[in-house]
Amino acid sequence: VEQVKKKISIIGVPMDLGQTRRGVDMGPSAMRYAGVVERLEALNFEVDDRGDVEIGRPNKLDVKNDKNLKDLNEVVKANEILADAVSNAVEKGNFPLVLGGDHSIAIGTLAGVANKYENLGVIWFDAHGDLNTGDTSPSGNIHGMPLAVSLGIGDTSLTKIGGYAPKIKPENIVIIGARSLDDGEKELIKEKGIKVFTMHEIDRLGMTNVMEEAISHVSQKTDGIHLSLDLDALDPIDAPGVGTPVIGGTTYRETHLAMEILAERDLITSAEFVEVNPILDNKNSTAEAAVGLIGSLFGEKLL
Ligand code: 4U7
Ligand code: MN
Ligand code: MN
Ligand code: MN
Repeated sequence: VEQVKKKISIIGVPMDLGQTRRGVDMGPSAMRYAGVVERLEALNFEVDDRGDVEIGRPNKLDVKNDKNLKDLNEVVKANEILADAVSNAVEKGNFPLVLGGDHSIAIGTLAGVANKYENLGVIWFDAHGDLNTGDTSPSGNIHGMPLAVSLGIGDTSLTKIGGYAPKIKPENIVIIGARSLDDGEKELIKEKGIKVFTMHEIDRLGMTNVMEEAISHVSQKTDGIHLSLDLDALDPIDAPGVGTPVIGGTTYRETHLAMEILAERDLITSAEFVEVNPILDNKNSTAEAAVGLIGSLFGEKLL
């Protein structure tokens, strides 16, 4: 019997206003150039590339408002559009694959997915916690806030995107690869009991055990699991083209192993790959790494 393959809707989000280094808006192009569509088609998926979400241009870049939320209006607008696009894909029964863009777009992706699930799980690969609010953020960059926003914490203009809040519950989240957490984020992690596998746990347990523990944690009560992969989870040696690199990350192979384990378990119902910045990259190697990881997530095997 031939297995029915999922249809994948690709949605590009050339967002660079959630942080201050230009160039991450070219991430979706770079991943398309690295062959994401062909890679998935080679795995026999039907791929519907929906093109890119339109991003507005602010009058002045990097103006901090009194809320410490840079370019808030444009970030809100783009995420509302993204939430609709993702929600349409889910309604059609397609697997939404979102290509960023900076990580502020996770706000819209989760808004579009979470209304279809009672209990959405989230696996968040990142060097960072992305658990800041305007009150705790050292930068005012919204790409450092999407996980807090999705928990319903932060400015209501962000938390109410998609028309409801919160999108997710703290007990249904795991963060993997963390090595740069701000004080406010550490407090929130403790207060909410969020499960974090820092680089320390990855070193100690190995990626296989981390993934087993992460999956068992996040699949307890959930009816769907979103994967949000910030390329800065990887070591800058393997993924130099990111806006906020942090030394000491996961290797290319470890990250593949994580994707391969997720593919074997077949639990992921939506995914996004973010923070690819071709301007800071070395010959598109970060986009190529991202597309390789996408291949593994969708079941590509080495032999
Ligand atoms: B990313 C930072 F202070 N925490 O809030 C902040 F270190 O989506 C970085 O994970 C945020 O790349 C990084 O500005 C956001 C900083
Ligand atoms: Mn990050
Ligand atoms: Mn991030
Ligand atoms: Mn980053």
